[in-house]
Amino acid sequence: MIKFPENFLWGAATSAPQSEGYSQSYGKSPSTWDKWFEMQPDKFNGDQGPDTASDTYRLYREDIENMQKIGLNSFRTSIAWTRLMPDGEHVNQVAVDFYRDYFKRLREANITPIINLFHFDMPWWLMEKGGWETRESVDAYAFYAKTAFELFGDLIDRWTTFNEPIVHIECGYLTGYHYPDIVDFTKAVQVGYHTLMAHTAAVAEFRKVKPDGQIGIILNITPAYAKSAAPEDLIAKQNADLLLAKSFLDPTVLGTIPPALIDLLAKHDLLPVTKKHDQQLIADNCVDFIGVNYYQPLRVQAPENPHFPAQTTDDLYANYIWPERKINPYRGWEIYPEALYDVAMMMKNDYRNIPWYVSENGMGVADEDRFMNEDGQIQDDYRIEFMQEHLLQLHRAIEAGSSCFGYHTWTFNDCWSWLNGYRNRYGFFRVDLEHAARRTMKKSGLWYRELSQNNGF
Ligand code: BGP
Repeated sequence: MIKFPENFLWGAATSAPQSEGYSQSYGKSPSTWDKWFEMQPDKFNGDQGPDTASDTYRLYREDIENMQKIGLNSFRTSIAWTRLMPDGEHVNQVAVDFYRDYFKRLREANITPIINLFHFDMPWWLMEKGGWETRESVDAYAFYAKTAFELFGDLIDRWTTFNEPIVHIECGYLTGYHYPDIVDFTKAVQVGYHTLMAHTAAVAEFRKVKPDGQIGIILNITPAYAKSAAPEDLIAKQNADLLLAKSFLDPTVLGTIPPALIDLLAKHDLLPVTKKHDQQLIADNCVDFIGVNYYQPLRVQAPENPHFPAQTTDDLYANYIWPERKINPYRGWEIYPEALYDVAMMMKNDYRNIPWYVSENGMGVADEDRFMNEDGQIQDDYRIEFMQEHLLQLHRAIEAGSSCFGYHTWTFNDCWSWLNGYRNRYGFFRVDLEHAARRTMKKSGLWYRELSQNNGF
C-alpha cells in the first residue's frame, strides 16, 4: 500500500472562465475570450464559446455535494476579474455574493478552497489599453488582487496569483492560441515581465492584507529533456529551461531573475523595459508555495536553421519527438510520469525545498462517450491508470524528501477549454451539454474517493 503524508490534499482544479458560464451576465464584463469568440467563432472547436462553460454559476451547490461524493478535501478554482470588477474600478456586489456563498459552502463541506486570481482571462477593457504590454496593467492587477484579498480573505487562506503565466505569454504572443494572436518576441518578453511584476505587486499587497495567509503561483513545469548529449542539444535544453521554467520559478521562489536568462535575452536584443526598484520588489516578495501543473514532458533538440537574433522560441530550442514515447491515444500527448519525480526533486534540490503541490495533472480524452457502459457511466480505466502511475512517482519523490502537500487533478467536471471547447474531457463527472449540463459520475470518481479515504492506494 502506498500511503501519502497526513493531511495530504486530495483535490481537483478548475477555473472561473472554464466552469462558471454566464460569461456576460450578472454584471460580468467581457474578457478577451468573449470578444475573440464574437469576432472569430470558427476558431473555436464546435463553435463553443465561453458561455458554454459547465454552468457552475448555477450549479455550484450541487457541485459541492458531488465533490464530497468523490472524497475531495480541497478544490482550486479562480475568481473572474471581469465578474468581480467589471470596469476594473468598482466591485460588482452580485459577484461578491456569489463567490462568498460558493467559498463558504466549500468550507462547510470541509473542502479547502485554493483560489487563483488569473487564469488566462484578461479583461477586455484592459486589453483595449494594451493588456500586459503596458506597465499600467501591473497596477490594475494589483488593485484587483488587493480588492479580492480584502473581500474574501476571511474565507480563503491559500491564494495563487496566476495560472501558467508562460502559456498566456507564449500562446498570445508567439503561437496564436490566445488573443491577441500575434508573433512578436519582443512583446512576449515584455508581457512576461509585466506579468511577473503584477505577481510581485499582488504578493506585496497580500502581505499587508493577510499576513497570516499563504500565497503562491501556479506554473506549468517540466525540466526539458535533451535529444542527446551533443552541446547544441544541451544548449537548447538550457534555453528551454531558462525561458519556460526558471523565468518564473527563480524570481518567485528565490527572488532573482537568473543571470543566464538576462544574458540570453540581451544577446537576442530582447531585454524588457524595467523600473528602478523592480529587482528589490522581486527579492522582497517570494512565495510561500508553488503549484505545479504537469501533463507531459518537454523534449527538445537544437533548432535546425535558427534566426539570429531569435524571432520566436523556435530559434532557441526545437521540439523533439522521442521515438520510445508512450502516448495518450485520445489526446496525443506523451505520458511520462517520471518527469513528475524529476520536477519534485528539482523543487527539493534547486528551490529550497519549498512546499509545493501538483495543481493540475490529468488525462484528456476526445469523444469520451465511446467509453460509456449501458448504465450511462464512463468507464475511464485509462484515467485511473494515468493517475496511479503519476502518484507512484510523486510518492517516490516524497519519500526522498520533496515537500509536496497535495495532488489536484484536472479537472472536477468536464469543462470548456479555450479554443478546444469541449473536445478533450478530463473530469470525474461527465457534463451533458444537451441536457442542462447534467453531471454523471465516471468510474474514476469512485476510485478517487477510495484513494482519498485511504490516503493512498
Ligand atoms: C492547462 C490549463 C487548463 C486546461 C488544461 C487542459 O494548461 O491550465 O486551463 O485547459 O491545460 O488543456 P486542454 O483542454 O487543451 O487539453
